[in-house]
This record gives sequence, structure tokens and C-alpha cells, in this order.
Amino acid sequence: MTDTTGQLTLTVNHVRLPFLAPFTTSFGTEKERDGLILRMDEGGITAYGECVTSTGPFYSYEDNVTSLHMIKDHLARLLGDKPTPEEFMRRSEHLRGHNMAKAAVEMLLWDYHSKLEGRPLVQSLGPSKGHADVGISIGIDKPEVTNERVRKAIERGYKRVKVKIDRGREYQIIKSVRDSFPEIPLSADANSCYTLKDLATLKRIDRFGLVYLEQPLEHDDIIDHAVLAKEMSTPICLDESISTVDRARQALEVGACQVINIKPGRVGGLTNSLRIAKVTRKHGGHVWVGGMLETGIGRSFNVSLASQRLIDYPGDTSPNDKYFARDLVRNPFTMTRGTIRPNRGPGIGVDVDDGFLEKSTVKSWKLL
Ligand code: OSB
Ligand code: MG
Repeated sequence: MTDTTGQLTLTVNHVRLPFLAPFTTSFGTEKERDGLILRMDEGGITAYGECVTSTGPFYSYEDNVTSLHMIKDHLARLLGDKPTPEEFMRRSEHLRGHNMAKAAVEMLLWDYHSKLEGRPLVQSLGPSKGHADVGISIGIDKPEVTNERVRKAIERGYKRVKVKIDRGREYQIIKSVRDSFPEIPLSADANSCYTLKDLATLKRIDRFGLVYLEQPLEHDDIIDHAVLAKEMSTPICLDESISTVDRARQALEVGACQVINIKPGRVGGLTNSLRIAKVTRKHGGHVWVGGMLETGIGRSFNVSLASQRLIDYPGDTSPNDKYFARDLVRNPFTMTRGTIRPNRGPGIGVDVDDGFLEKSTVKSWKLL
């Protein structure tokens, strides 16, 4: 039913969607997407957001409970007059941190305002390539399983393969893939499992010709990464450590990285994502758009961002069927020759399957 009364409502659904296969990183194994979907209805427009937190503070300090608290007790009240994303950022500036909670609301506002103007999000964001270049992120598994996943990924046209690594298993994982696929653009993501004491271990993987090594050291470190970057010929890519635009600039200035994985959730939304892309390119660095195993709703924001001209490396925005047998949207993305075209409908352009969203919901809250 279309609400034509103009009354604004905000709903948060806590959803659980089973993954096709468990996803293992150095910080744990995830079997399902357990996160929050935001929905705002106003004057016949329905806008969505996805909070990329999960069950616990494993990737960063935020989780579903802290972000629900932030949205319910601090952020929802800033939404009454449907501010632009930029205005929302100004209003929430005095609230420290909690970027994932802020991003969920900020992105919902991008969807709302794009829909109000009747144009696709990709257009609202800026000059676009018309498509996103796509790489794959492959979780930790037995070498045979990983090699088979890599083989299929190459066959499907993925433009870059990233393997997750863990302390003590890095050499075996990367060597096994590299031996079988000597030429592919390959990267490795440590998710912060090393310290500078592991320098010898990290130097051993320096000879595999990785396009970059992602987030080897502490989740909030810049300084030690700058030391490591000078010791390695493999470029360093930062993910977890880049939480703000200033952190990105500082990391580039001190030489802590040459590449940044931009995740709108981690940096407080799309406005900051674009700013980070600009500052990184200005410093001669490279940027790509990462993922947090999002449902089709969060994915649609990532694909629109990844389609911007500023984004020069393939990202982690696989098509929906890499993750789910059934997704929350009726129009999943498809990949052709390693590219995905952003949706052309207004806003994020997804056709949300309300029945399946309800089935996937474990609890919901009406906040406005
Ligand atoms: O570090 O990039 C990461 C997934 C969950 C948490 C952190 C990360 C990831 C991925 C998967 O690498 C990216 C994706 O396919 O969405
Ligand atoms: Mg990462």
C-alpha cells in the first residue's frame, strides 16, 4: 500500500539470510548474513538502507546492537524533515564514531533523495563509468576447495581474485593459488592478523606478485603499516584502518598504503566514500569498493559507488548469487565479462521482495 498521507515512518528489520557457503576470515566464520535493514516511507516514496554490522565486534567495534542503539536513540530523530545526506552528516557530526550506523541512515537518505528527483543513485553520486569492475573475495578453506573456487571465478570473468589469509596459513594459501594460476591479478586480505613481529612471514609472501596485501596489521593502525610498506615490494591496501577522510589522507601522506578499499559502511556513508576516493586519487593512490557480504539492498549502493569514474580498481561487489540462494530483491545483479551495471531505476532501483524480507526478519522496530 502506498502511504499518501505524508506521514514519515522508519522501520528497522533485523534479518538473517543463510549464505550458500560459510565465509571464513582470520576473525571467524559467518554462515549467514545477520544484519539490519532500514526502511523509510514518506509521501509515496519508500527508501532503504542496510547496516553492515553483524552479530559481534569482530571486523570493527560496531555490531547490530550498538548500531540499533545509535539509530534508535540518536540518529532517527535527525530524520524528521528528510535532510540531504550532507545535511544529515553535519547534524550527526557531534556523535563520535559509529560509522556503520550513520552510514545506514546516510545511504537511506541518498536513496530517498534520488527517488524524489526520479534519477538513479549512480547518477546522483557523480560521473559514472556505466559499470562496476568486479573482483571476488574468497574465504579461507582447504587448498583444493580454494583452487576450484578460483578456477570458477576466472572462468566467470572476474577481474581480480582476493584470497583471505590467516596467520600461519598465508604461505600455503597463496602459494597453492599462485602455482596453479601464475598470471591472474591476485591479492590477499589478512583482516589485521599480523604485527610488525611477523615481518619475516610477510616478507616470504612478497614474492608472489600480489597486486596488493590488504590490512595486514592492527585494525586501527597507520604508523606500523607505514613501516611495513617500506619493507615490502607488494603494495599495501588499507581497509579497517581507514575510518575517516582524514585517516585516508594521513595514511597516504605517511606512505602507509598505496591502495584503499572503500566501504561506505566503515566510513560513515557515500559522501565520505566519494571524498576518500578523491583524496586518494589526488595522492596518486588507487581505490576500489569493498563489501560486507551485504544483501541485495546494501549491494545496490556498493555497485553504484563502484561505477563511479573515480574508482579505478575492481572491487568486491560480486553478483547476488555468489552469496545467497534467494536474496531480498527480485532483480539481482548479473555479471558480464567481470562487469556489473548499476540499476537504472530511481534511487537504488531494487525491487524488494516484501514477503521474503518478512520471512527473513527475526525482529523489527518502528522507530518513527
Ligand atoms: O575485509 O573485506 C573484508 C567480508 C566481511 C568482512 C570483511 C571483509 C569481507 C570480504 C567480503 O572480504 C567482501 C564481499 O564479498 O562482500
Ligand atoms: Mg578487507
